[in-house]
Amino acid sequence: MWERERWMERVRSQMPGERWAHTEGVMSCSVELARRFGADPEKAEMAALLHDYAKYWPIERQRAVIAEHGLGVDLLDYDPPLWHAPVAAWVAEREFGVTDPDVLNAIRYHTSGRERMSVLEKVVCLADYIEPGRRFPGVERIRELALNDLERALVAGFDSTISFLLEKGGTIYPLTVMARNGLIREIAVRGNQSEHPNLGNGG
Ligand code: DGI
Ligand code: FE
Ligand code: FE
Repeated sequence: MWERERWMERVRSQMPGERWAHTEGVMSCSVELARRFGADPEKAEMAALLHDYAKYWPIERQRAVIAEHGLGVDLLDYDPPLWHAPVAAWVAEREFGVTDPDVLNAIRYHTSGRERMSVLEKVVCLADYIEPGRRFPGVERIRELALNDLERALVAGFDSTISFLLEKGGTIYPLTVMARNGLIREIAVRGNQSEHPNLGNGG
């Protein structure tokens, strides 16, 4: 079902060269992070390939897909740069025939994040921040954290987005705040478990 080379051509035709280079960067970075943190590398690569599929669709077309198919209409009250993610998940399912819910969710939540993200969702979201072509203040620190701490690296990623949005006086989509809070709680629980190994899962 996954015709890698043909799918790559289809995705490439949807976007300018620099966005395709970004997509390839997210693919290789997602595979690497999946191996490091225990997600399925093939699913990570597939989600990464499709994650920005709808990025260059006219904004009204993105809005129409979200409205017509009920893909979280609350999104339409927030910034249009959030919209391409659920639209890409919809295309992945309808036009590419992707059925794996974890792959679809990794695409759907790659921009906003959400509470209780799966490892695959975290991997793709983080790869989107740190693929080799990305340059923004703080990216080096996120890359360093990504060497051994998936959750802390992703918190740093969301922090940079939230700071950027605060700086420009914009709105923040609630799921992004909930994603960050959720990761901080996960990190705290992890810390408590290692301080009390008898209560942990033995790991
Ligand atoms: O599509 P990419 O450029 O590769 O990256 P992305 O899908 O993470 O899009 C990020 C853009 O979305 C970034 O410029 C910030 C913008 N954005 C606007 N409002 C929000 C938001 N991002 C998040 N996470 N939450 C928001 O509320
Ligand atoms: Fe994106
Ligand atoms: Fe992206």
